[in-house]
Amino acid sequence: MSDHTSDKPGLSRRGFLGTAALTGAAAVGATHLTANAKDDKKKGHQSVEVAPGELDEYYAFNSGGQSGEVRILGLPSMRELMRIPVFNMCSATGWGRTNESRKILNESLTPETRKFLEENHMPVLPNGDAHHPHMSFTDNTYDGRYIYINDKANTRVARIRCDVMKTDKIVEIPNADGIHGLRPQRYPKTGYVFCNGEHIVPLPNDGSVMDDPKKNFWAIYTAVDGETMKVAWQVLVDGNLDNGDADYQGKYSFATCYNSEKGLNVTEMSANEQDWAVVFNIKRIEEAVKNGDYKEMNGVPVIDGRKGSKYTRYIPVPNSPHGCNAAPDGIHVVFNGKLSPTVTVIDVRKLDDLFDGKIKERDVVVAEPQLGLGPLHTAFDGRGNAYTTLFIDSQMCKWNIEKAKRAYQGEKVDPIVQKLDVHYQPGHNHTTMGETKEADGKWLVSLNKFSKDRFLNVGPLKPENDQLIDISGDEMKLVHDGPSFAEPHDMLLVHRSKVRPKHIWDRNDPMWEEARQMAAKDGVTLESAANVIRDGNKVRVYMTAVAPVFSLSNFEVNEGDEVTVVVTNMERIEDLTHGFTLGGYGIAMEVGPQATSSVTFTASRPGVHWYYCQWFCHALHMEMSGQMYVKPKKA
Ligand code: RUQ
Ligand code: CUA
Repeated sequence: MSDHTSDKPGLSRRGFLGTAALTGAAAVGATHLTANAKDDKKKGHQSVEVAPGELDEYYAFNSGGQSGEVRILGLPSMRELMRIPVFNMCSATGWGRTNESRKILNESLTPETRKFLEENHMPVLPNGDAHHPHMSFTDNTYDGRYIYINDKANTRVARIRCDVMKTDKIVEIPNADGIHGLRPQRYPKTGYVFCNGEHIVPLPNDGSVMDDPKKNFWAIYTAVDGETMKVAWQVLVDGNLDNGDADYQGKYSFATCYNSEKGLNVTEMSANEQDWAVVFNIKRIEEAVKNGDYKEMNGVPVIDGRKGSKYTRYIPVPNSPHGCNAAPDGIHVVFNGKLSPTVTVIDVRKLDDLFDGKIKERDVVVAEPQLGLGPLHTAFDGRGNAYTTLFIDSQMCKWNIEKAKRAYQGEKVDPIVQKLDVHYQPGHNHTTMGETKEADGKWLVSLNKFSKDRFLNVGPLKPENDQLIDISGDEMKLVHDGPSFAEPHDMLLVHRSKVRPKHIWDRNDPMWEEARQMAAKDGVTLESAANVIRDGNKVRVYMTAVAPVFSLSNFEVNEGDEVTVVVTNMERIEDLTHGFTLGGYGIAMEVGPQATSSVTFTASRPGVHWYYCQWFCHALHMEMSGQMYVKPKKA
């Protein structure tokens, strides 16, 4: 999976289709700047223009919020390149319907959730609320292996394989309620994926206790092993956990914690003037797991990290902090005030002393600049500057970390460099490579929650507005408005040199291992299959897809049979995806070049049902079809 060997086939799809229009294809792979871009460079600005056929310099991975997916964009063009279904169901790819996707969606659910799905006749959980996509790290920079993302709605964490850009693992986190903040360990590598359980709930949350939240409700902090996707350990915490981050040393991780009041409504939750930034001592926690200083709950070691424990420290920070961002200098971590106009900056080099009791919690704070109203998230340019979104002011605030530290020492210096209006109400922001030691300070995206009047009116539900800002010069410069559908919370901006996806699937890919084993038992070779195997009232139908034909132009089953259709795409040509749509049966699946996809259903509708390829593949694509005959039960 981490092998990045290119398997780019020699033929382009255009060549295969036999058209002479090669002009566009000739430019693919070119990386030179356009004439315009060169002119712009001379003026000290970067070009936002990526000419037709040219490739972007950065991959952007946007979370899909309550749409449950992840989207790939190119930056700086902001062109949307692909969508990766994760927690959602997808009509185009069959995610949530195919056997392969259902296995991934369901294999790590808790027994309670399984029971719930069964009782509600749901094959999979149909939704997710995906906020925070983050790539795996090696030595404090992106390594191109995986992207991890949280599901706040159904308390899950998913992993996307970056070699094929498909989700390969989803795990439901026990004991917690609503995974919100998520960050992978940066150093030495990922490692752990740290996941914040947001909502305080009784433990166990099975109805045996439901009152007195101050005494009985807790939030849970989880470390998932990023390789096995199993929960390594959990920590019991006071108050709701919001966002999180990890350090650059592999020693500590952090989470903002609002609702220190342990309230259950807005008034109660925002009553205190101060809440916390919680610091987790990874080494001490690992020792606790080794020494048995934990309680096992639902098969997971849960360590007591409540206030006063030796595993955590609770740094008081102003009212209901939200974003939590470690700077690429490896030293500073910024906690964003939200209800306070300030951000709080700590120095991680002081944390050893804090845990050893040599200094007090607030002694690790080195700056607390007042930036404006509603600071939510902060990004960095690698040149000592930070960029904080001001939700209420609808602005991006650029400020200097060193100056903020000097001001905190009492010096008369203004840390604010520039404020730029954004449109409107920014939540997250992200800079190119900004959460790695390779932060390059070129681009900043402001993910604005409202677009209001910025685009043609599309009815009461409006898009969000992701704005691209050039930060390569001394001044921030707004260069592009990017409308987007519900609701990119966060984004990851990765230089393209870090990401090397395959061009076609590898036949040995583990994705369809179950279909492979099933075929082997049936004595069928997937790569040349045209078989209908009957096994009692189970029928397994194997076929290949090579433009413009399925190897089976029809098959027959009996009403009530459990039918599994397995389709293997034998094309070796890039971008030659086939599909299998079966009319009246709610089935459509993507079958990529050299991939196998399968789906199981009950043939409960007698009659003739056409199946067809729904991904345009050939001049005779319309004719790429066949029929399933379902013989009715005798009355
Ligand atoms: S959160 S808008 Cu879910 Cu990342 Cu701050
Ligand atoms: Cu195969 Cu369309």
